[in-house]
Amino acid sequence: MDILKQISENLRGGNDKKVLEFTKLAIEQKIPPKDILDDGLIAGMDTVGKLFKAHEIFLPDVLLAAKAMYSGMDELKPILIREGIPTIGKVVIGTIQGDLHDIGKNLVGIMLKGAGFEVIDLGNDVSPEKFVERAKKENAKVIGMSALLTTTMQGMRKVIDLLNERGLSGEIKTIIGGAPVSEEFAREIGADAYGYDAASAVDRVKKLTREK
Ligand code: B1M
Repeated sequence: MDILKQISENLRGGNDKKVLEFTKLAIEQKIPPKDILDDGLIAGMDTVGKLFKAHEIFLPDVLLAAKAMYSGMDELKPILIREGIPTIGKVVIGTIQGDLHDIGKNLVGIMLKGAGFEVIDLGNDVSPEKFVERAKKENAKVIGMSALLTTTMQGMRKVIDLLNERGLSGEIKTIIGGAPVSEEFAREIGADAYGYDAASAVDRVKKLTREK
């Protein structure tokens, strides 16, 4: 079985030690980090999502898979960041209130750092006030919000409304992302941009910071 398949299958099985071992091997064999991420780690997590939805695996299995995902991501992180250039602007990121999913948000943070942004990561379950107050305090150019649940995605609108209420929407731009949100939803709630994945989030944030 090829290495990337080994990574995705072991991630699906929640075997963090094997995921780490094969991620290291893939790096040693000079497989491009983006391929290790997309075709190994993310591919494995996609399968986990499908099996969970079909009730073929359960929450503890998903938690183990998330742990395995982090064991691979931690190994890849320095490589993804390595080509970073000095900071080109500050971005405050976080997962929206009520939502504990942070794998995608962390990936976006890693890629933004790699692109030279200073990233202030507020973690998960972040309230609208916390997003806005921290961005203002840090003089951040962009707030990046992630949501993985259809029940929490509406919280993104609250952040944008709060920015408007405080007269900050010209100064601080917003980008949203995560599986249940879309370009259309971004338009609907007045977000400045939508990122389909971590790489497109970086392109969009670059564009937003150039626009200022
Ligand atoms: Co949860 N979960 N989960 N879960 N979980 C989903 C999201 C779900 C789709 C699974 C399913 O049913 N198929 C479903 C949501 C259904 C819905 O809302 N329609 C679900 C559910 C229901 C739940 C619970 C409610 C389960 C329960 O308790 N009964 C619960 C909620 C807890 C809470 O948040 N309050 C829950 C819990 C968990 C775990 C804690 C066990 C774990 C999270 C661990 C962690 O994050 N530390 C977990 C996981 C791992 C998943 C799945 C399997 C994988 C998510 C993931 O990490 N994907 C997920 C199914 C799935 O998505 N396939 C599922 C990999 C990651 C790299 O992708 O996060 O999409 P993603 O990020 C992408 C893009 O979306 C984008 O870039 C990333 C890289 O490409 N992106 C951005 C993300 N944020 C961005 C921000 C940007 C730009 C792009 O700009 C700022």
